[in-house]
Amino acid sequence: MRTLDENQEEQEEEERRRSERLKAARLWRDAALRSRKLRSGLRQLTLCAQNQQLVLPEDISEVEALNLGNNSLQELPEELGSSLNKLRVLELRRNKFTAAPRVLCELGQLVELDMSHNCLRTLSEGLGQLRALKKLCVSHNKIQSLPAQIGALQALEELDISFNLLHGLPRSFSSLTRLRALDADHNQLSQFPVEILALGQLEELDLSGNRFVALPANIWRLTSIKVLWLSSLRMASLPETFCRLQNLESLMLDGNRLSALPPSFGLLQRLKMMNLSSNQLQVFPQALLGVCGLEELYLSRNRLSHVPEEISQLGRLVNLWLDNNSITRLPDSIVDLENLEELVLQGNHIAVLPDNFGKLSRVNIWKVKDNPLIQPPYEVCMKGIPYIALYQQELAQSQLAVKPRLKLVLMGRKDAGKTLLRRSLMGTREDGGGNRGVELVHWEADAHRKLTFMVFDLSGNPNFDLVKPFFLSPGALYVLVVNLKSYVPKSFHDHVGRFLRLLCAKVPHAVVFVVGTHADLCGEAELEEKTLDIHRRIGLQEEADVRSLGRLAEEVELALEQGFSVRSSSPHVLFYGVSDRNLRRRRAQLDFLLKRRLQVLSPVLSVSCTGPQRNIQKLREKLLSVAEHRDIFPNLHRVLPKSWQMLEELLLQSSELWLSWWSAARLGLQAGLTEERLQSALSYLHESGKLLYFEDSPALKEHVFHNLPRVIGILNVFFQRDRSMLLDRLLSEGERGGRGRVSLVMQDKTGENLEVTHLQQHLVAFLQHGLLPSGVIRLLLRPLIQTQQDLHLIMELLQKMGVCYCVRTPRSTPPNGGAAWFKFPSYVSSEEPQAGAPLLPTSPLFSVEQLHIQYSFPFLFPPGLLARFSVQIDRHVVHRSDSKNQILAYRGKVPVVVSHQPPRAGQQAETLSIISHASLPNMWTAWQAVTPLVEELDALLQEWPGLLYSVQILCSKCLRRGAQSPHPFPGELLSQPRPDGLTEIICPKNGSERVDVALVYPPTPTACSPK
Ligand SMILES: Nc1nc2c(ncn2[C@@H]2O[C@H](COP(=O)(O)OP(=O)(O)O)[C@@H](O)[C@H]2O)c(=O)[nH]1
Ligand SMILES: [Mg+2]
Repeated sequence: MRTLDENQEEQEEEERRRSERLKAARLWRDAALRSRKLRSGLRQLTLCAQNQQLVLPEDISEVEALNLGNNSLQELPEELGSSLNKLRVLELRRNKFTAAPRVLCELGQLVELDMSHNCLRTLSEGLGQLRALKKLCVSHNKIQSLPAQIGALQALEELDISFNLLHGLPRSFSSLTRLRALDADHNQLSQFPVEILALGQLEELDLSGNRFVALPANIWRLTSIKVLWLSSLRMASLPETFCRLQNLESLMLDGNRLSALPPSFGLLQRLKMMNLSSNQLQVFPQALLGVCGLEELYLSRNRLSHVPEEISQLGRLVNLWLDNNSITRLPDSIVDLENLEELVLQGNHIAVLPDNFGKLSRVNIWKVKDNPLIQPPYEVCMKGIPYIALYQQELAQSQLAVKPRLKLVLMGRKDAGKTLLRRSLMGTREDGGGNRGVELVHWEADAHRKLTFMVFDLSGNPNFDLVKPFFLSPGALYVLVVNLKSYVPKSFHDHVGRFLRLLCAKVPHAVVFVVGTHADLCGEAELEEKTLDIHRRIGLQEEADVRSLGRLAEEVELALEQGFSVRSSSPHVLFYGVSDRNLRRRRAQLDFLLKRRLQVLSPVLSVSCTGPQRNIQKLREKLLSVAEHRDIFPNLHRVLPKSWQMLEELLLQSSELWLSWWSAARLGLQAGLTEERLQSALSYLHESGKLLYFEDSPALKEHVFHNLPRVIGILNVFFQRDRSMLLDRLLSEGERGGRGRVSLVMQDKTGENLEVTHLQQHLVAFLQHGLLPSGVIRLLLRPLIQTQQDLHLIMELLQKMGVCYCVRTPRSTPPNGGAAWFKFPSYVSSEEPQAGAPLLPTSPLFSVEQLHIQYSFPFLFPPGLLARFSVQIDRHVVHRSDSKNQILAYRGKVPVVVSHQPPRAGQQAETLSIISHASLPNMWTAWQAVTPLVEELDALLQEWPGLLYSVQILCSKCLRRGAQSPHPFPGELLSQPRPDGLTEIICPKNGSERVDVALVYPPTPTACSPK
């Protein structure tokens, strides 16, 4: 599976935004019109109430537009009616009116009235006296019925009664003959209100989210209708007469139960936008193909398996959304839709894209993940249309090649038997075992079938936790190795469970084999018992995880149903204040996690690798058959240009540590690739994990790290964490190398001789604090690196990977990195911060408030996350002091703390916190300190598409009181603007304490995190 290059959860959102664009456009237009109107001469006044009391200025008789919105008003002063003779526009939105104020009746010249977002239960009869009213908005109230008097508003052109509790409309409604726009969506209408049919001027109508499930046959009477919203109504069909609405331009039918359109739908020749998402279409509606002017077509989340060739008749299409259907192939003619700008295909069963994709050069929104793509391979498709075009050109010029090398990854605890299993599978003899770190070997598994694996043998040593996730990539086949002799049911988590969770978090939907070794040391009964136990517990863990995810998804669903206004009414409510948008993102993420589970192949196979081997041949055959299984594992069937595959083979033969662009270009030529075609080949090889090539890094883009075994060898030197091995490397290399260790080290600008004891001290410092000077690194890495440039490039690479950072010395930066120091944060072992580190208040200081953002990880804390984060934040902080689970530093003059809370017995989830503090008036400084770190962490967490985590903002009042479990406000608020008018929030923990809004919401919303 798939990285999160694109955010799936964004998609639903984007689609919704898009379909709301019309509405937004209307709002903008209104706002613009209003301000123009106001500017063009209306005298306007905005008043703010104090303690819900309105104080009127002396002379307001000339005022023509009065804005009293956002004031918590419950009534209006009586004298208003007599003093506002010229009032035309009255804005009363977001107050607390329970009924329309009586004085309104006296404002007979009123043209526009906005009473949305109040607590109205009815509209008073007196309202009928507003004879001049052209525009009335009473949306978001609790109105159960409209008075008959509404029919008296003869001038009315726009009416918004959406988001109320209306069950029907009064008969008099049909006399509103001037009405052009009616929003009656999100009410309780149980039948299509026939009163509307009399409104011959109506151009825009929204009836979404009501309770009726069918349209009347005489719907055709709405002859002027241009924009029609009928979303979320559960309609199963449209009447044939619908096709007579020939002025229709935009039609929203998403969220219904349509399985077909009426046959004469093609009569709707003015239709430009059509939303049919979330319906039950199994067949592409043929009738749509006649609507030649269509520009936007949304068919997401239906059951389509086929798109007709005739789609090219819709030559004006700009947006085409077909995601989350069951489409197996696209028609070749789709590339003729040359006006397309958005093509969304994700979540289908597409394996091959039609040729000539380059013709779709205008497409700028392109989503294809969650398809079993083999041609072009997934890695190419993800990079966008230009890369697909290059691939297809390459394919046209060069022959086809199939069966590239496949990644096979062995994982499991130390001493599980991975290495011996690898050797047994490959039929190579044991050449001394031991702990060598990660190993990469190529295995020609079946020459006849042209099956070659790149086998990654991931060390079980916990020191490699930081490094291992780099090797867990989509498109690999995974083998989880378990030592059956030492396995006991109690140790399931340690032997099996945690590896599955790790894999699922990094590569959701990966294919895994579980193999038990040491079968020779177990009795038959024991074998059966243990393999069954593993099998059973895998099922149980999966069930439990799915259950908790399901529960979370339910909570989100409930919160969404509640609606934003209920959610923001009280901090006691779950997801307090979280926007619909953020909740939908959360739901999409949870849906993704629920859908993309690991594919664990059963049964657990038991093998023995020593003595008379058992089941090794069987395992070999199973691996091959799974690898070749097109449905489980499409990767082997992807089609590559022969030139790309040749380049891969040529690169493999070269033993250098890295290649310059020019050397790579020479090999490219041998493979038949001109220089300008090299880039796409390299980029494909990088994406599929065959080499490292960072086309977007200024420091590295001129170099190709094609020799993965050597790069891995270098990582092994750093992560073995074995003092005597390191010392051996230093000394033996020093002695073996002609120039000797001392002279080499003397090249350091200090000019000081470094004796063995010095080197030892360096190693001690390295093992404790993760610090090494580049001179010693150079010694350590010999003979893997040879030149100063090797060293320089490797250090750039390690920094790019986030394994270490270069320590900036405040006084001098050494020329060409000669005596630079590097810090490897995963080595920091001391539990105590160094002296002089910034301290957070532990006692309740009276003036300082703490800002505490906490990330919690209920299933799995990504291994190496703290160390990687520690590298990423270095450019944001100064004066840092690191200990094993904590980083204390400053952002400018403001202290920040990053703190990891390892698992504790009885505690629910492992957490990582970002903390700062400031006095309340200066709270923005603390936010400024924390925000970039939050954004760095969000970026890192994107590498874990299957990870479950949540973010909380801990209540600063609770923190100040030293509460054991401070109240958590939802972290989603970080990406939301502070609500208008909100100054304090009550902390639910003790019911009375008020938390200043500045302690919960940042001054400006942070960039939206992906989850
Ligand atoms: N008896 C027996 N010993 C095994 C088997 N597989 C591995 N070993 C031994 O178990 C130890 C650890 O194996 P190794 O492959 O190095 O484990 P790794 O840490 O997972 O790579 C070595 O001493 C192996 O010889 C097996 O199937 N049967
Ligand atoms: Mg091993």
